[in-house]
Amino acid sequence: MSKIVAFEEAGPIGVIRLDNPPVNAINHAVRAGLADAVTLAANRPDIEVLLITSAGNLFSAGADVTEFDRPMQDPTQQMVEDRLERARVPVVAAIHGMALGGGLELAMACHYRVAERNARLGLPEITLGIIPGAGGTQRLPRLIGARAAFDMILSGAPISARDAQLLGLVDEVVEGNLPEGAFQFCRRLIEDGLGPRPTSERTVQTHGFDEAGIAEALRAQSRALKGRTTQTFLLKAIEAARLPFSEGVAVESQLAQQSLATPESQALRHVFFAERECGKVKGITQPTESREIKRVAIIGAGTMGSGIAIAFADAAREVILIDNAEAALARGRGAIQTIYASAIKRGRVTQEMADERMSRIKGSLALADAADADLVIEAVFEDMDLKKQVLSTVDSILPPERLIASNTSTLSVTELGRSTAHPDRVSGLHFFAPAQVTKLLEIVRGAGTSPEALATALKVAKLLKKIPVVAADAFGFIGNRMMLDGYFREAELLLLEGASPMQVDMALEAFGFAMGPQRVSDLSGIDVGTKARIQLFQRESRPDPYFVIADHLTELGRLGQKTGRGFYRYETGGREALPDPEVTKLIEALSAERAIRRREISDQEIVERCILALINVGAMVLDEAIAARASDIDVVWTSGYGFPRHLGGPMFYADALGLGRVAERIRHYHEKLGYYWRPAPFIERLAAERSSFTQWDHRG
Ligand code: 3H9
Repeated sequence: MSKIVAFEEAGPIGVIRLDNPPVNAINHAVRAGLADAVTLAANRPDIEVLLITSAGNLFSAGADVTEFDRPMQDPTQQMVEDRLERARVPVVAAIHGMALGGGLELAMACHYRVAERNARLGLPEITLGIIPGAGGTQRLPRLIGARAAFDMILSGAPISARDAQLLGLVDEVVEGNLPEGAFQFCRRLIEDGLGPRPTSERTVQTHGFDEAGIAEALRAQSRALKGRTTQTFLLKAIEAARLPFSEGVAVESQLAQQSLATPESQALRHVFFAERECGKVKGITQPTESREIKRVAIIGAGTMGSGIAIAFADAAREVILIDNAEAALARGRGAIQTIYASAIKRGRVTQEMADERMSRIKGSLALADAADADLVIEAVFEDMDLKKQVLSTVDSILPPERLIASNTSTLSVTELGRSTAHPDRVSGLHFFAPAQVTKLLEIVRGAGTSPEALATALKVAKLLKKIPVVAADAFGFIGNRMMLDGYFREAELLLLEGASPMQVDMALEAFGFAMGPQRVSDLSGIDVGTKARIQLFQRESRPDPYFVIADHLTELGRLGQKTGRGFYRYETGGREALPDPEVTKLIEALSAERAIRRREISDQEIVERCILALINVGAMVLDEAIAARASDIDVVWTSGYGFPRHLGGPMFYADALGLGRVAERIRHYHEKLGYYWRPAPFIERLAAERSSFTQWDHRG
């Protein structure tokens, strides 16, 4: 008997216990252990019920994703499930924490399911670009109906134990202690003489799983599924649930294999692991070196400050929001109330929860009130002198072991740190608007930042349920550097060469970006970029044309949606981007000044140039050690900048194109367009070695 699957007898109840930390992933050893345990139980005539439980925080996170690129070794999960279903005694799954993917499929192959009240159950395979492949698409429709099963697998989102019970997926929700409740359930089965109840023998209820129902389900997920293909495999698999079970699982198996082989699945699995890797930093171990964060002071009650305050209040931390003007503080408070009101309206929180969270945020006009915080985050205006002044004052009042962070998006964290007497405790925490929502948190390590401060910053990310990526201190860090020197800059050049803002945006949205570059600029404020460039030019230079259009728009007061005019115009109060002939005239004049010949540009050229420019600067960012891994860059772009996740992020996408071809196209544009297209030597090197960013990441 393997250690990770134990079997013991508790009177007439045979208990099989999975113990494969950290998440009870079902790998070959677990499958083999389960098969052995079932054999053992079959040979014990005294056993009247089998109970499957797990150790640790959750029942199971599903099949071990690290095994997916290898052929599955026997026993397969289907074989194990088949044996469980055919057991002579009833089999019960006791679910705590989470039952996801293969974990839930295993539970569905049991005859009964009991779940702890807080448990969540789901089939999230679609988020990895695959369909459930261990009977999930066949058993779930038999338990809850084809339409509900399609909805649930299509969304990938787990549901609560209560909802699962209402749907018929769970037989009993245990309010108190799960092992006790599960044992009682088993004893009741024995008393009532209830035997095995194979899910595969049930018939499928197909009400609502018709053309209209399917279209409705797909429409509900259309945003998440933009550009995706997994849903077509899923649809076929659920349709096959109408067949006899053995035929249905055979169809599912084939479709699951096909989905696994798609580039989409490879990309999504890459992002899954990249997001877990990026929190690991060489030489930094947690949690020993980090500080406990109970109270946070945030300086600056603007959009960022208020959003950051909400993020901490949501994480049950005490927040003091400080601003030097009563009006600014009132605006911040108003913004926080509006955000919570909308969260209540959308059913994300209850009024009670919102009230409790809001009560954790206190306002203050005195910087001195930051003195008893464990962490102080400055989120004032993006201006070096102002930030230095705030940081040095904070430094003088805060005990030296407490931490200070700057929410700068472009300024030098090293220089900011030097404005204090303790640069070791200063790091950058670059939040992305809306700070209470966006998953990405860029953590900037200044030259003076101590390992302890960095460890604490990583812990802050975990606390806020954000994905941390550590960046070295250089202009724009990882994301904004690639955006400004690569992606957005090229988008502007395309405008000067003849494309319209609408054409550029639509081409990149069709590629998969959530929003095109000009619409993003209008939304976030064109002046934000202009101010960042003023700071940049104090440190570095960039040859013309470099954001000449955006900077002219700022000069004209066309700051984007907030002024009703930017790259586009907006009707009063509206958000729809409308083309503006004035902008066309401005762009034409700027092209003429530079003697740029305007021409028809294809969508394909727009996408190629914007994405290759992004990749090229990404390679420089890696070469300059601003990012530690190519996969960190992919995380930055997929979780913070709307790069399509199913393409894996810019560096993974470059690998998929082949670095030889990428290098060749960059050279081509360098010859045509000059300076900004000088090929990153790193790409040339990897291409010459026929290597890839992924291989480089995995070098020894
Ligand atoms: C499936 O089941 C296919 C079947 O239909 C077909 C079978 C034939 N495998 O996220 P965390 C690792 S597909 C391998 O930081 P949390 C993770 O890499 C699967 N490893 O913890 C990390 O490793 P490390 C469907 C896995 O508490 C560590 O566990 N299931 C797996 O923030 C901790 O993870 C899913 O898609 C896995 N399945 O979140 C669920 N899962 O320490 C995927 C995790 O080395 N998992 N690891 O960096 C999750 O969503 C989250 O991990 C979970 C916990 C919510 C469970």
